[in-house]
Amino acid sequence: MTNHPEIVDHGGYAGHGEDYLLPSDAPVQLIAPEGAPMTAGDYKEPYALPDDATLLDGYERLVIGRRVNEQAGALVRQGRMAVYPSSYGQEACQVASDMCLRSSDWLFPTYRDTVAILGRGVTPMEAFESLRGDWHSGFDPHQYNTGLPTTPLATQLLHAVGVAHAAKLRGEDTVALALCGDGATSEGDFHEALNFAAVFHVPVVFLIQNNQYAISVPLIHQSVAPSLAHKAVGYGMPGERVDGNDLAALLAVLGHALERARDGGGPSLVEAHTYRMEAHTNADDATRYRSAEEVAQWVPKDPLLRLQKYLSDAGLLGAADTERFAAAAEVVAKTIRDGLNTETSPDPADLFAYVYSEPTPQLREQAFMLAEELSAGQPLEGAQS
Ligand SMILES: Cc1ncc(C[n+]2csc(CCOP(=O)(O)OP(=O)(O)O)c2C)c(N)n1
Repeated sequence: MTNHPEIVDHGGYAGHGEDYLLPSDAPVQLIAPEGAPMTAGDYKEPYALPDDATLLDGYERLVIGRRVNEQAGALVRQGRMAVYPSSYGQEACQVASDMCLRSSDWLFPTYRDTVAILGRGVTPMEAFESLRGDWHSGFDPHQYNTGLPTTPLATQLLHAVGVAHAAKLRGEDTVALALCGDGATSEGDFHEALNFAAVFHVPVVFLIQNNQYAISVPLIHQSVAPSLAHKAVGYGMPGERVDGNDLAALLAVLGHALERARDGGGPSLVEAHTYRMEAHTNADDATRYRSAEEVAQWVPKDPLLRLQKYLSDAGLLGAADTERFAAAAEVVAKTIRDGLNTETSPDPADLFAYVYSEPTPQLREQAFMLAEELSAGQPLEGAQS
């Protein structure tokens, strides 16, 4: 029993019993890697295949997402962008996140979730500005109800809990969806976010995109839990696991978790099984810690090809659709290309301008030193000649 109005005694999780917190015995799959619809699996919820129009919409988003990854990779190689954490092969998790959220909900992405950020309506150049290194964030989170892509691992989970908690206190039906990687589950912030969310019954869903690696650290060196979804049980929230390369399954599982949160059912944790097909970023050499054979095993599980096969076999994807989606993707790619091929001349003083509303003495001193060096025409310390 509790006197705190926000703390709910679920009495065995709202009458479901403890098993309700456990994930399904296997990751939820509604479309097999070869593109065939699956017969009903023995999952903890009756997950259903989304309707045709939803899947076609999802497919178009996957085509655009893939093109964004390809274009960004090319621009990084051309030196037009400082860094790009590719989500090639993982796009379905981000596309499903966008499709399951309302515009009034909040998304809290990581550095690898550019595709999801674009899907929230952020313009390509706003999304790519910070990756190019010429502006601090690129977009206003409040304009798109989308947090900035966070590089400090797992911090965004706490931001999501805070926003969702505030919405609950205001009596709004807003929910928050927070994305993170498998590596981020080892952070203290992950624990704090899930614990607070469960105790205060906050309308938030945590989606772990388990792409098997935290840079060079494989999952087996990260956690020996039965699955990352099982971690939910310890916090007292339901966990679920899903094939992260099956857009249909992601839509069903995430949709269910978000609607439960919206209906006052509290937080939950979803683990999506996927794979990081490319290096961690362009600064990483993935061949140093994983074999080509391992990567090759994931090629046939590609989320885009899987849905393409399903839709084609069902007679839902015609040549005109394919052409239209490719053209839409090309428009986005061209916008990114044109934007990043335009020279900018960022003011070096901006480095210090937006850190604190009142700059600290140290920042003031550093800004002064930089200004002096620049006005004397000296190369910056550490700059290559
Ligand atoms: C708090 C913190 N510690 C360490 C790092 C360095 N770091 C950047 S990415 C990364 C791996 C993260 O892996 P994961 O959470 O699985 O996400 P992925 O990159 O695979 O999407 C690490 C350790 C960081 N950014 N923040």
